Parts: sequence; C-alpha cells; structure tokens
Amino acid sequence: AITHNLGFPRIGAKRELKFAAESYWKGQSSLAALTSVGAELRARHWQDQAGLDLVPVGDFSFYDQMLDMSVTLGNLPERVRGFGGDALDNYFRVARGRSAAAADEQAGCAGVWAGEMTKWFDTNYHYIVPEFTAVTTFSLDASRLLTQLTEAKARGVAAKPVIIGPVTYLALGKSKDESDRLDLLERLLPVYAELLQVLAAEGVDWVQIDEPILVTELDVRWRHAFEVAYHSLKGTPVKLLLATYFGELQDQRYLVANLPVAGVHIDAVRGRDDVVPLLNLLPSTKVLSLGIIDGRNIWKTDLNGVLDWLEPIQEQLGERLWIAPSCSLLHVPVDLDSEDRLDAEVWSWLAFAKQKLSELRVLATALNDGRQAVQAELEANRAACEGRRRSPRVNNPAVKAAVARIDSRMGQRQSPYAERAAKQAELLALPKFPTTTIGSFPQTREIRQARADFKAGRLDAEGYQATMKAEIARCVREQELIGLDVLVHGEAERNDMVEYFGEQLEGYAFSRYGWVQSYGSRCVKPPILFGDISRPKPMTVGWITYAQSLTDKPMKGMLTAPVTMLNWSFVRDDQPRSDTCRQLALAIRAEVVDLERAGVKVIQIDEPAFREGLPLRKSQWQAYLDWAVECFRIAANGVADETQIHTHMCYSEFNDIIGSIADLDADAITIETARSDMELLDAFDDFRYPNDIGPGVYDIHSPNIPAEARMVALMRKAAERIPAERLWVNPDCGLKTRQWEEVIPSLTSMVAAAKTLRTTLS
Ligand code: THG
Ligand code: ZN
Repeated sequence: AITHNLGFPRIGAKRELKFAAESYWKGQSSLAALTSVGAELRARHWQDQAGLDLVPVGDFSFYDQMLDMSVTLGNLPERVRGFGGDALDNYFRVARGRSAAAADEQAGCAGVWAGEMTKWFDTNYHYIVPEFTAVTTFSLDASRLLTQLTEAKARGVAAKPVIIGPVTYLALGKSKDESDRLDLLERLLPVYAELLQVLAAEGVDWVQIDEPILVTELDVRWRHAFEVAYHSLKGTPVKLLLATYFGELQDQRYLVANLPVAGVHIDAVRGRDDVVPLLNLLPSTKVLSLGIIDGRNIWKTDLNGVLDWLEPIQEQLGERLWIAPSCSLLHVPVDLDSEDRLDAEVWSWLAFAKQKLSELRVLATALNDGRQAVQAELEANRAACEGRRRSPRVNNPAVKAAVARIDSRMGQRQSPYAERAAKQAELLALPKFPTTTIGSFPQTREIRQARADFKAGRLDAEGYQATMKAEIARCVREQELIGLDVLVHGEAERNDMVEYFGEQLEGYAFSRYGWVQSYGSRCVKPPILFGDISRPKPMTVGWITYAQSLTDKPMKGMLTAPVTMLNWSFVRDDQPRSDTCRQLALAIRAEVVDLERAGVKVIQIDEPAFREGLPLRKSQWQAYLDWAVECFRIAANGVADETQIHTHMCYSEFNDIIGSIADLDADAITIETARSDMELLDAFDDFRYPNDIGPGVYDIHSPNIPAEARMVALMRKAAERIPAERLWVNPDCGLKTRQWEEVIPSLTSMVAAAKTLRTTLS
C-alpha cells in the first residue's frame, strides 16, 4: 500500500506561527520574519512526514486554507483592492479587517470589514467564507503553491499539492447579492484547469483535490455540478485524488466512484460502511485511498484490528490501495512526545499528528512486507490498546450503573414552567425586566498572574484563595453599585469553562501543548475525556456560597452543561457520545443539587456549544437533539420548583432548532442577538418560546459603551414577540475579555434601560 497524508497542523508544536503572525500584526516584526517562520515550519513539518510516499504541499496557511484558495482563484472581495503593502497584507485584511496592516493606520485608510468566518463542517476549525456576486470573475494566482512546491522539491519531498475542489469551494461560499453561486461554476473551471496545468508543468504527478461537501446531503443540482466539474477537468495532465472526509458518502457513493478522476480518498473511520460498496463500484483503474487513522481524535489506532480488516482489501486492490489518516491532521495536536506531565498510563493510549503518521508507516510495512516485519510495534500497540480497554481508570462500574439507572423522571421538573415561575417570582421578588449578566467579569492581569503563580507553586493555596475571594468581593460590590438584580461571582477562579470542570472530574486528562487551531492564530486545547466520568466532590459550591454571603441579592451558581463539555473535549471513541454525555450529565446534576442544598436559588448551566454537535446530515439531527436535550434536562432538573434554572447560548442562529431549545425547559435562557439587531427574534414569528428569555441587548465583543436608547429600542422590539413579563435584560455574552472601565458604564447604561422599560412598558 502507498502511504500519504492529507494535511499537517501548521500552527507549530509550540504555536510558533501564532506568535509570529500576532507579532507581525502588532507591527513588532517584519513581513520577512513572518514568511521565514512559515518556511521553517513547512520544512520541519515535511521532515516530520518523511517516509510517506506522498506528502501534502499547500496545506500550510498563514491564516486559513479557504482564504488561500480564494487568493489562488483571484476571488478576494472588491473592498480590499487598492490598498498598499504586500499581497499578504491584503490577505490579512480579508481575514481580520483593516487594522490588520499597520501600514493602513499610518496611511489613514478607510475601514475594511473582515470576511465572515464559519465552522468548517463539524470541526472546531473556522474558515473565511468566500464571497460571490453575479459578476464575480476568477483568475489564477498560483504563486503560493508554486513557492511551496519549489521549497518542497529542493528538500526532496514527494510532493502532492492539496487544493480545495471547485464544488466545495462554491458550496461553502456565500452569495452577497442573492445570485446563484452555482452559475459561477462555468467561470471557475477554466481557472482550475489552468492551475492543474501549471502544476503539471512543475512535474507534479498527483494532486489532492478536497471535496468534503460530498459527505453532506446534496440536491440534484449540486450532484450535477460534480459531473460537470470533473468531466471538464478530465483532460488535465495530472492525476486527481478526489478527497472526501468527515463522514459517509452514503447515496453519493455511485457518483463518487464514477467521477473521471484517478483516485478517491474516503474517511474509513467515520465512513467505514462506504468501503465495501465502494470497492464494488470503483472502476478497476482507480486508486482507493482509505483514511484508516482517525484525524479527528487523539487515540492510538488499533493497528492489529485495522490490519485484520485491511489485509483482504489489500489482496483485492494491490497497488491501487492507498492508506492515510481519515482527514487532514489539522484537527489534532502536533506531538505527544512533548507531553512530559501527562499521566503515563493515559499517555500510552494516545497519538497526536506525528504519532499518527508513525502508525501509518507501521501499517504500510505490515501490508507490504508482512506483519512480522513490524512485530514489535504491533505487539506494543496491542498492549496499549488492551491496557486502555481494561484500565480501571477507564471503567468505573458505579458510573455505568448510575447511567443504567437513569429514568425519564430525572429529566422532568416537578411542575410545568408556569407553576414554577409563580413560585420563583414569589421567592426571588425580582422587578419586571430583571437585569443580570452571563457570568464572567473581566479577567484582569492580577487574576491571571495569581492563577499562574498558584499553578507554578509560587503562591500557596491560602494565598490563592484570599486573592480570588478579594476579586469575588470586588465583583459583587461593583454589581451592587451598578444596581443589577441577579448577581454572579465573576468566575475569577476559572481559566476556561470546560477545563475548569474537567480538572475536577475523574475521567479527564489535560495536555500541556495540545493546541489545535480554531481560527487564524487562535487555538484551543481540548481536554481529553478518557474514562467514565465522576465527581469526587463539589466543584463550585464554596465559591458561590462565599459570593452569596456578601449580598442579599440572588447569586447565580454558574456551571458548564454536559453537551458543551462533550463538544469541546476530545472524547473517548469506545462508547457512543450519547453515553459519555449522560455521564457528564449525572456529574453536573450532582453539582446542581449540591448548589440548591447550599441555598443557591438561581443556577445557570451554560450550553454555548449545544449547536456545535449537530451532525453534518440533517437526517441525523433529530437523534442528536434528542439525547442532547435529554442530557441537559438530566443535569438541570433535579431541583425543586423554587430553584430557577438559567442557560446561555452564544449564538443567535437557532431558528432551525428552536423546538429543541424550548425542550431544554430552562426557566430562563440568555442568548446572543445584539449584533443582528434582534434578527434572532424572527424565530419567534412561527414559534412561541414558552419560558423566560434574555435576548442580549449589547455586543460584548465591541469596546463601545452601548447607548441606553438603543437597548430600550431593542427590548421594545423583543416585547413585540415575547410577553414583557418573560423578558430579561442582559449583555449577549460573558464579560471576561473586557476591561472594568468598559464594563461599569455599559452595565450602568443597561440597568438604566431596564428602569426605563419598567416605567414605559409595564
Ligand atoms: N473550547 C472552549 N472554549 C471555546 C471553544 C472551545 N470557546 C469558543 C471557541 N471554542 C472558539 N473560539 C475561540 C475563541 C478564542 C480563542 C480560541 C477559540 C482564543 N484562544 C487563545 C489563543 O489562541 O491565544 C488561547 C486561550 C488560552 O490561552 O487558554 O483566544 O473549543 N473551552
Ligand atoms: Zn456566550
């Protein structure tokens, strides 16, 4: 079998690209310094991939691979034309808006807004959305690919250029004028043909052309676009490897098998069911590349198991079988070997990008030369997989039993919303249009310093507690002065809303350098959920009861909900996600019950990533929503009627899942809306949201102080759709990234808006 890779993480094992780019954006280093970091990373990453038969070139990006493709196709938005600086400055203007280029500031250039960013399929990566209009034209700029190809050749790399295919490129873009972007295909294809010709002239043999849109549901027009596109590229003098990933082809197998390309790559982890049918459909001249190593997770592959399955396929395909990771390794951290503080047992179960490629080499040797050629490696792998399967760290019978005991009553509040609301109103005695915040307050330098000192052992537990308590006290005092109705403790003690809880639960581990690119230079370090989840002791009760002791106003308890814990972690692959989520739900439920017992009357359980778990195919949405809603309800509903449950979601895009949001049955939900002028409320035209809702009245991402009049106007708009007695007044998200100097006047203005509403709308 031939080995290859679809893409390598480009941020760098120590996030070198992030620091180089951010330094350049701040004007602290030169363009030459940034481009040379890029070249060094490419060289190092090709080295890391040495020994593979084909290595990706063009997967490196200074910001985003879709934006790279827009440059290659000459499709940058009109608004960035005519600026000075290097081409890369223009690229960053699209990525980040005008302030990207220091030169613009000096020249006093007019503003340029950044391109829209959206989730790359069901990953945590976000790409810059290509923009189209009816008059969009394309023209080839192959310079980026040619530069990288030249570098690769100089280093003797067996280069396989990687590009986004034309249909996926169009499908993931957005028309700015209501025109049909499929009409652009005819104009786009000649540019692709030209690009392939240019690559062929450079001696390129294979080109990987990514069409992941093929794992989503396509209507007849988009399927036809595939026929048109690949028939038109048929004559080009390179071999095309059409790559799909992230899911199953299902009823698009026949289409894929018969497109006129030299080979097809499929995700054989998530799309294993495609393999046998595809083997039968694929013409005998074509290469089949099987993505057998999970590029979306950090577990070692069961190499012996994969070989049992692959050997007969190798018999059948011979030379035509290629093997690879399931998708680009962009979605996993770079190198497990740098993890010097990870628990040794958990460490032995893991593989990051570099280790995944080692697994690939072992598999290829076993297939080509027989298993005995890599006997030691296969034995070690067997032991690791076996160790993980059997480990008491993974298997906790008490947790499994508790999940088995879940019954439908656990997801049920004692009484319907209306009855609960009446009891809560009596107990909490809140005014109309009650004011609150989402939970976090500014994370000042002092807070970060104290946390870092504590972690490093420079500050003892007592000193740390005292610093955090002082911060909480300040936060409570400020909220009282501002005149908010339902207070929060401000989350000074929390680093990250998932990590904070993960660190206190059994079944979670944390890497030191396990960064994964989220967008541009920004990364996340997903915790590793490896085993059955349990909560050894209360996680937040001490902090919240301390905060409550400082005020007579109700203090909200703040928790992260199970679906978000799941969706923002690397989770185990040895049981369904729904089972893992139920375990998380039981752990959070125990915390909710403890908070209630400690006298906390309002408890917020945040679910910002609820939507992120939606499957790629709409036909699978309902099954996900069913268990996701169930898990939230298990977490939230162990309380008495008098306890008020809140939740928060970080987006306004939920028209299509509004029914499920209502099914969460939280007493109150706060949501993002401010940037979209309450556009979100369109969802309420056809759907009567039954409980309390706090549509965010100002955008916390902006440093501007919101005007009282604007917030009043927005709430009036909301009151046209939702009865005033069910409306809350709050910002649209947490205030962690803001400064106190912004927060105090903003919230003061917001409280004034609520008072105006009380006298004019009640
Ligand atoms: N996990 C957690 N939180 C999240 C996400 C996640 N919040 C939203 C998020 N997904 C996607 N958006 C962001 C926003 C900001 C950053 C990363 C992803 C960010 N990261 C810092 C950086 O790269 O400099 C690092 C933060 C840190 O030092 O911890 O700013 O998947 N929990
Ligand atoms: Zn939010």
